[in-house]
Amino acid sequence: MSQYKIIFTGPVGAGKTTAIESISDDPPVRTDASASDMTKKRKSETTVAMDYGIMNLDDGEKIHLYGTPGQERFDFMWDILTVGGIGLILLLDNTRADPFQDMRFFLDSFGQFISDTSVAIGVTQMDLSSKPTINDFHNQLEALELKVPVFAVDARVTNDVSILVQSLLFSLDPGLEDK
Ligand SMILES: Nc1nc2c(ncn2[C@@H]2O[C@H](COP(=O)(O)OP(=O)(O)OP(=O)(O)O)[C@@H](O)[C@H]2O)c(=O)[nH]1
Ligand SMILES: [Mg+2]
Repeated sequence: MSQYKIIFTGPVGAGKTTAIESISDDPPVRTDASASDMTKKRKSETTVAMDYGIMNLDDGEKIHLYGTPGQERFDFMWDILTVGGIGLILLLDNTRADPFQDMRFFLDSFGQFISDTSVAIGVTQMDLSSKPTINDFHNQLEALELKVPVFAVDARVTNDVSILVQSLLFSLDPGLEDK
């Protein structure tokens, strides 16, 4: 039986904890603490160490899911959590001030890991803010000379997150079956 590890990252509130909760087959482990310093009204908790969940694939393979904290003051966890990982899911919150800047920042912060493995991007909160569009993200990535899959994702919707994870797995190993 093969075991794989993928990592979810992205800015505060992008939906990393929610996404792992949506697709984990076992109850996920989360390390959220109340975030009194957070300006965002939508949520009162933030991840301080990591999220952990697991997906059991049809053929007995297991995908371990790790979520990073979004806050940069916990960025020491980012390198720790990528060890042994096979790919990165980058979630971006389309309601933030500059989603392209967030994208560049995280692609750069995880640059070494991405060049060793693979990345797929999910843009959340598109129901609240429809711009930039997925096409705009494609154009940005093209300008950066990067070929990365990008999907509109609602982190609360299992199927959305599942498609994103499958696109990452498929880009790594076309033999990995879906759930
Ligand atoms: N309207 C809307 N809400 C969403 C969507 N995706 C996620 N959310 C909500 O956005 C919030 C995301 O919160 P978390 O999952 O804690 O975000 P996080 O990325 O883990 O944040 P940190 O741990 O603080 O870095 C939750 O309240 C979700 O229900 C979406 O596509 N649309
Ligand atoms: Mg979180």
